[in-house]
Amino acid sequence: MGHYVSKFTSLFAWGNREVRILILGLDGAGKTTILYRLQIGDVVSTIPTIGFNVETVVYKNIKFQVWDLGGQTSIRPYWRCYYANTDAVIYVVDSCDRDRIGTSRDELASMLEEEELKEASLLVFANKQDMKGAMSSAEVSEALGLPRLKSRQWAIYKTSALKGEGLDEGLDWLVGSIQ
Ligand SMILES: Nc1nc2c(ncn2[C@@H]2O[C@H](COP(=O)(O)OP(=O)(O)OP(=O)(O)O)[C@@H](O)[C@H]2O)c(=O)[nH]1
Ligand SMILES: [Mg+2]
Repeated sequence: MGHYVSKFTSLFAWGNREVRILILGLDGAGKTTILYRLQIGDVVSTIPTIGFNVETVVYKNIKFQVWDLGGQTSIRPYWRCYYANTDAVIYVVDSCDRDRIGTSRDELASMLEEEELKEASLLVFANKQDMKGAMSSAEVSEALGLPRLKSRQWAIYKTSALKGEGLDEGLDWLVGSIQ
């Protein structure tokens, strides 16, 4: 019974509309690895993304159209071309990259200032938790300034795209936040 109720609820809420998600973050954070981990449930070997990848991911009866944009410095100015009609942003951080956490914070801050993303939920993945010396989610959260965000639904989850850990928990939060 519960199954039918939840199926009905998601159909009712979303009809055939796809939920539009952007995966953003600095180069090498693990965005493409996360996209394919979500889509095919496995680790793929990646090369730096020049441009974007887009895939449909079905999770709990909801269809997500997931855009994974390249994170290199020269490509970041193009992120804004994809902001319109975005329901949520998944912002990925390499939790071992202490040197660039400030750059990551600045990119996040300028993205969140954009009018087109005013209503978008923010899910942060503190990725690469399988590596020694990874920052905790509290450290990443503080370094990104998440606790000081105003009028924004946000959450942070520890993940390892390599091991497939933490991603479903994050998506569960996302589903709740956009419904
Ligand atoms: N140890 C570890 N490595 C990871 C994890 N996630 C991704 N990686 C590795 O990090 C490297 C970069 O991953 P990508 O997914 O290509 O990074 P990206 O964010 O898409 O980078 P750009 O496309 O350049 O923006 C690859 O070697 C991945 O295998 C993780 O959770 N743990
Ligand atoms: Mg990539």
